[in-house]
Amino acid sequence: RIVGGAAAPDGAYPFMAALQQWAGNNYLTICGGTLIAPDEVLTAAHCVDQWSVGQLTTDGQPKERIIVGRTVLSADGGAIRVPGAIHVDPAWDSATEADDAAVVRLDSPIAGVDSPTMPTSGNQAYEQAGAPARAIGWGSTQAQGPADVGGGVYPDELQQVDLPVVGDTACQGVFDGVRNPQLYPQEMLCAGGDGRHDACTGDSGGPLLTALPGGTWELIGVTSWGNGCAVPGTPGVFTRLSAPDIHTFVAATSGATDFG
Ligand code: 4AZ
Repeated sequence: RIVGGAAAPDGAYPFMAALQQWAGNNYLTICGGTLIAPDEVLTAAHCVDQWSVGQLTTDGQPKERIIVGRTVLSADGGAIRVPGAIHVDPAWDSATEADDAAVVRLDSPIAGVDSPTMPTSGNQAYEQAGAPARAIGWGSTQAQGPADVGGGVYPDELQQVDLPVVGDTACQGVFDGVRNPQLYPQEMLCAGGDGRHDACTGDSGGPLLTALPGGTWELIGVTSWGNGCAVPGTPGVFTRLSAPDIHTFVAATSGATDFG
């Protein structure tokens, strides 16, 4: 989940989606997502590449489901859907996490939700070093070192955290030798790195948002990966939605028209 954040006010992010998998006697939230059109959720490829449509567990539950518009996971509220189609970005590379984007079509639309706008192709207006951005999610709230995979502490309430954008050159320097660094300026966007605030395990697929004047949001990134959580000097890495190939994939598969 989010490290160093605060509980999100109820109703502040009506487009926020929880991606859940049946775990035998309850649903576990494995990732976040964003409702970008009434029946389309944008998430990370690595969240849903194993999903398929119409799968039931032996006890008759949908294997996967998506809740949109709920703040407290254990409370009622929001709309529950199952996947109707899954589109993983064909350029996604599971080794480098380049193009970590997927669009899940819901089995039926959700009306009346104000979705964030997305950048037009190549428009990095909100991606300059130091620009404000916000990540939200139900991922682990615990800082962890690069080697501490698994575990974590998972909150019931949606968390929000402000993570300033990190410039491409600086971020590339941080990750040199960790993962294919040439890819960052094109397909990845970095934010955070102060050692106290970060996205973490379980926040993947969720939005990186810029607040626009007038109280609306622009969706600039999808939470993708990192090297630990809240490690000083190590930003979180997000799929860059303004990247032309990613933009084209999202626009073509989702039919979303809200590009501002
Ligand atoms: C994850 O595995 C994850 N600190 C997401 C973001 C970060 C690390 C891990 C960034 O979902």
